[in-house]
Amino acid sequence: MNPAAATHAAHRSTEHRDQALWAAVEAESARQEAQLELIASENHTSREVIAAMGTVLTNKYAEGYPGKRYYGGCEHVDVVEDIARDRAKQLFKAAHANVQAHSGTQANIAALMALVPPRARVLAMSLDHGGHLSHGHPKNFSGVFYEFHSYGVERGSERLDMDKVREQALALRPALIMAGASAYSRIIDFAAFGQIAREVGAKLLVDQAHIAGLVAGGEHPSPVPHADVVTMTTHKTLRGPRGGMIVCNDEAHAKALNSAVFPGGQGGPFMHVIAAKAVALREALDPSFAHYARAVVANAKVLAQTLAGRGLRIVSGGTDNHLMLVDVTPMKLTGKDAENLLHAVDLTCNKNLIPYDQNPPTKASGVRLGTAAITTRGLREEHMRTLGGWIADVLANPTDASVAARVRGEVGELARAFPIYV
Ligand code: DSN
Repeated sequence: MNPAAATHAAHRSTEHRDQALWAAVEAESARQEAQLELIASENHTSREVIAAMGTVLTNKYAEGYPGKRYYGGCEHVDVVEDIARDRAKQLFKAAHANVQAHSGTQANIAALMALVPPRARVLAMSLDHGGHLSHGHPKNFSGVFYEFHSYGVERGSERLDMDKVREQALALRPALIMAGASAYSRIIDFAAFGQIAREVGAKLLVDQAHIAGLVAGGEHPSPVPHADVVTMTTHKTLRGPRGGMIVCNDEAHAKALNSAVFPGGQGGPFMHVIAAKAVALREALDPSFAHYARAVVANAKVLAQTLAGRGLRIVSGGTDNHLMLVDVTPMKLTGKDAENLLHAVDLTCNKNLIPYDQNPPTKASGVRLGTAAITTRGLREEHMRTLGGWIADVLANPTDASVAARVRGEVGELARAFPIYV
């Protein structure tokens, strides 16, 4: 039986015993098929990635690393983890890889533990300007256990100004600089970050979670030659299972990272997820993935241009990657309103702060839109013009039920024409 068929058979037999649970899984599957996914941090994995996660590997305890485990019977999962590590090293051109981190935040916990002592001074991108919770939010482990300071984008350009970041680093003398974002649509100059870190005697940690697939596909410069450590998630543009991963070039960092992941922050690795990471990494090494990454970026550019042409303001004036921040205040809406209006027509996205936002995060003035998932299901630039038109129609006519009904019908037709898994 092939892996996908085996997984399907497993689902069927389980369905009979736990109907409410499997009904919810089926409903989620139907939702994903019917709606167009614009959440910039989501994607649709291949069936083979899903099949790998539904295997008996979930039964195995494998604390430690290949060849040095604390449990017997690890000979086969050792092979799985070695395949995943080798592919990660090849894909990101790095000497070392750790594929055990359960999530991006846990990868960042490990990287911080490996690179600097508790309470060390760290300079990272402000969450309000597109950073991430694990880059110093006061309630996150990072903000609790380290002394975080933040840099942000400039008021006018809404972009990072590397001269300003350098000035801040020179004044602050942090032990660690973090680069990487969850809502920044421009190329990040990792070479400049590397120079600044060296100048001030800091380590450089890059969290490439959002752009990992673009780096893999050659659409964003790689941070690996410039950073001490690079963390990422595997489920965003990289299109793998939900999880984290770390790469680096320095042998001493690699040793410290391995011990910071296990036993530092985690116990047993999720071997079924590591198998799925290996599948996704093979897919990303295939030349077709570079075409995918190119299409993601091209789609984002056209979507941003279309929305701007219809009176919405794109933060920083456009995008170089897979996402854009759309300021919806020209339509007299909050981000929360826009998220709800779009959800009602089966376009899923999230409200998001824009730089120097006047609204609180629970309302926000913008929405974040991404093209990774809709590109996976086959949408191309001509569809982005249509999609941008629908978004603008809905946001410009928030109380017109006939506009919403028309757009919802058209979204459904397009989604049916580009199925994800059938
Ligand atoms: N929550 C993720 C995002 O949506 O960008 C970041 O981890």
